[in-house]
Amino acid sequence: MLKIVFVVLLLIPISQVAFAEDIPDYEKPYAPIFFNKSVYSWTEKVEVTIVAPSWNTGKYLIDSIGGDPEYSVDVYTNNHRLSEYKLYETDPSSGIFTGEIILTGFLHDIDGDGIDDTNPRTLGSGPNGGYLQNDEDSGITVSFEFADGVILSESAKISWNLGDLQITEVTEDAAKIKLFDMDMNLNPESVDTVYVDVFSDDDGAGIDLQITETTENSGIFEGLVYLTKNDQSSGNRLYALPDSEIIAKYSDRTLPRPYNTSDDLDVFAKEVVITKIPSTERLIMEEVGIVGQTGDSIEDLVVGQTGMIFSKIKNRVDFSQDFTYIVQIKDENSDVVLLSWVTGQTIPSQELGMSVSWIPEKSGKYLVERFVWNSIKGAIPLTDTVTYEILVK
Ligand SMILES: [Ca+2]
Ligand SMILES: [Ca+2]
Ligand SMILES: [Ca+2]
Ligand SMILES: [Ca+2]
Repeated sequence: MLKIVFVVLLLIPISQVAFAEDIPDYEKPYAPIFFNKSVYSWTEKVEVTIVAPSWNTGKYLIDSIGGDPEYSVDVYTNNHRLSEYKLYETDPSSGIFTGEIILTGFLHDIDGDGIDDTNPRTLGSGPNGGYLQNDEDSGITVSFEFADGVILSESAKISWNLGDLQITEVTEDAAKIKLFDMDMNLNPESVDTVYVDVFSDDDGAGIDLQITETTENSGIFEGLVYLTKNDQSSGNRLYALPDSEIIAKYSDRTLPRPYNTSDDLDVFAKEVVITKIPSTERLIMEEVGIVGQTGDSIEDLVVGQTGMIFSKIKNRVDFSQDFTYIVQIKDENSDVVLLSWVTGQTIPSQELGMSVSWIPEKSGKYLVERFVWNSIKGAIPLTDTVTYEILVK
């Protein structure tokens, strides 16, 4: 018993003497720990900085901290730990120590193909190249035994993010698809890729578009989809006509709370394909007139006689155009006596004769208005409106 007490009493003074110049002031532990972010995604790179001027023992050499079991820097998540992780001084006299750890997440299938896409592992001794597993919705802690029994620590959160999908820079030839989801930055030291579905009003099946991370650690993914008015969708080419909508879909399987790891959520973006050609210049309406049932042109109609309100519609653009030919007839009191339409489609350069029949019930002066729209619902005019008067006897 006496002997044990003696040994302990003897050891403490020796260790204090031995490290008197190397270790900092017991009474004033100053070693703030900083992370480069307050919240990380599950596979991000974590930069740690510890400001510990009193550990700058050699003014002309790069010191390190953390590698000593007595004064260890530990980096850990709920169930995984990197012990004695060394941080190095940023320059010979800074007293600032830094290191990097790459989070490696946990086993998870991020694209729904039934195969896990991560490689969780914990290894490394610093200052860089350390790997650390983590659990869903957890945190990372760095602790530093600054002096005997004086342990300083700091934590940052780890959580998933809801992806944000955008379609930008839309022309009739191409559109840019952009995804913001740091969770898909599976390797912070190389460029990752993600697949998104892109489809259009004119092609509901669409394409699978691979988009690429803008830098190795951005968590921002971009790709171009080329739009075609004449060809089938294939590769990164999508069949989409002007004025129609293109839709991008990303299935996010890395969702923040309150979602679970087994949940997935489809995130959409939509944009209308805009063309350089003004809509009213796409088709031409010409040779307007009224023809009888025999096909002859009629100057004046007679009550009870069938007249066909006839127009020729010509396509002057380089893509197929759906259209609706609308005829509205008003009497002298501006009351609508006829509203009728027919739909059609013209391929490039094609000319189509369109007609709507009318049997006037009363004599008088009538105003015939003709419109060509892309559809009744869309209501985008494809020609100028043509109006003229007709006399019914
Ligand atoms: Ca130094
Ligand atoms: Ca997978
Ligand atoms: Ca990456
Ligand atoms: Ca996500």
